[in-house]
Amino acid sequence: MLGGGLVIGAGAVAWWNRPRAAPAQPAHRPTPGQSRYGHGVMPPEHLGPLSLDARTLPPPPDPQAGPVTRRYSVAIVDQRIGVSTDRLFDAWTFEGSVPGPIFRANEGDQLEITLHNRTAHAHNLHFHGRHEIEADGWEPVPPGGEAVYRLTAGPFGVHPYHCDFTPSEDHIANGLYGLLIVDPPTHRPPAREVALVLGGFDVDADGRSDLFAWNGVAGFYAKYPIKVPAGERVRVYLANLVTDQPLASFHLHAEVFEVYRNGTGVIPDERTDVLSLGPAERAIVEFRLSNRGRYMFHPHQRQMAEHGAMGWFAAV
Ligand SMILES: [Cu+2]
Repeated sequence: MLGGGLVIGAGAVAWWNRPRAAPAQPAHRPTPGQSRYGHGVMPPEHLGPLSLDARTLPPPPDPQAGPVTRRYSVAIVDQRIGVSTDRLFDAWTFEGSVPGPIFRANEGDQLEITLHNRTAHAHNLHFHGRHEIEADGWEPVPPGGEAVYRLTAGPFGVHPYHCDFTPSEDHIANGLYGLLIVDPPTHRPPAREVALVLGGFDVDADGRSDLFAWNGVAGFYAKYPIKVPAGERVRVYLANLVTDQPLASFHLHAEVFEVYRNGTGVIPDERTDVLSLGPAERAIVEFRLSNRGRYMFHPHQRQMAEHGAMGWFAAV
């Protein structure tokens, strides 16, 4: 996050976090506590405003001209993670977190990623976008095994990666996903950059997602708004990794944004305030929040917004 989340008044419970069972009010005078988004899903208590910085803030673009080789070592590990105040989830993770690390390269760079499977299940690593078929990553990497994937990064855009071992929906839903950002030859203009990856968690093992989270923690950006400077360009790398819903969306309140579908172009495809994404779809969206204050964002699917995926940008 940019300089940390907004501080909420000491001891006070922000209105959007109050339980819905607030004292009854006449229907024609709704109080903020009765907001339909007052879902009450909050992040684990031990997380602070900076706890998700590694997932919220992408690494900066590398100005280096000419292709370079970027080498990474990535371990798949089982990890119990806190996904909300009161829910733990036994996740399958890249490097211990959901989503996994954000990779970033310039178009044409070589990526050499060594995957270590430190679990008792077979997994693998599959990237979206264009790459050599030998690096497609559908073959299983057995427990204790490793594999090296050599890809030429491209096309420029934002591409999810995930475990693709069958049934891949289950491996994704258990936490094995992340983002690859590929910058165009002429880099995009400077902006405050944010990554928002939407996922679902089946915390009661009934086969359906019960909690929804941007960057792996339900309610995090409701408690800790993403701070951005008022009037400056904000660029969000968005991806939908919810596997058991036909569609999810990103809706921003009080402002519209420009959409670059898949991030594969430099001319906006549309200007809107709601963008729908099917499973594994992604986009870059850009906007400026001219007036200081809080701008809500959430999927326009109510069960997602009310179960962890509502958040705020705070223009400061
Ligand atoms: Cu897997």
